[in-house]
Amino acid sequence: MIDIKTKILFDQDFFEAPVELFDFLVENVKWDNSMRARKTARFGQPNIGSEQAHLYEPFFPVMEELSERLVPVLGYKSNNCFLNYYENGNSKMGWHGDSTHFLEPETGIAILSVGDTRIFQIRRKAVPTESLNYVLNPGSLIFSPISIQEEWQHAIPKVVSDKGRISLTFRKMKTG
Ligand SMILES: O=C(O)CCC(=O)C(=O)O
Repeated sequence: MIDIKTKILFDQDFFEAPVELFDFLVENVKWDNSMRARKTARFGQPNIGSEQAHLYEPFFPVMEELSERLVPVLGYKSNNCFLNYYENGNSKMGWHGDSTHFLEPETGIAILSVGDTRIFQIRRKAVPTESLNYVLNPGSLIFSPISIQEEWQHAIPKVVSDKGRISLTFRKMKTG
């Protein structure tokens, strides 16, 4: 049995997340609007063999900076950043586990938040009533290691808000 609290790393004040950064990303990222529930964008190293490799752009300087700041915490440098833009409280992400076979072993998914606050919910697949909520303020970091993905799912539920949030989700993809 996994003790989820000791596996997840959560820092509510990991970095300065000024409104300007949120506004900059809203304005300057070429958002993929193909999903109804949220907008997305891909940066850095694609999955090996990805048919969508052409959609990946180089890191913006701010992504480079943030991935460097994560190194002392994570012990590795991320080479991939997937952005989710939740335009308002109706925008959400349903329950899911992240696919991890493209990730370097002993890594995980580090999520940085800018913009409005949202809740990160996590639940055990086998016992869905066993759940926890983390409040993702702007500037927060939540890190889930690969080792919890099989047993646990997570979600970003709808909230009542007309403000948006962007998550910058950092990964270290295998390169060969
Ligand atoms: O926006 C978030 O914080 C959640 C991101 C997420 O669940 C994911 O990338 O799998």
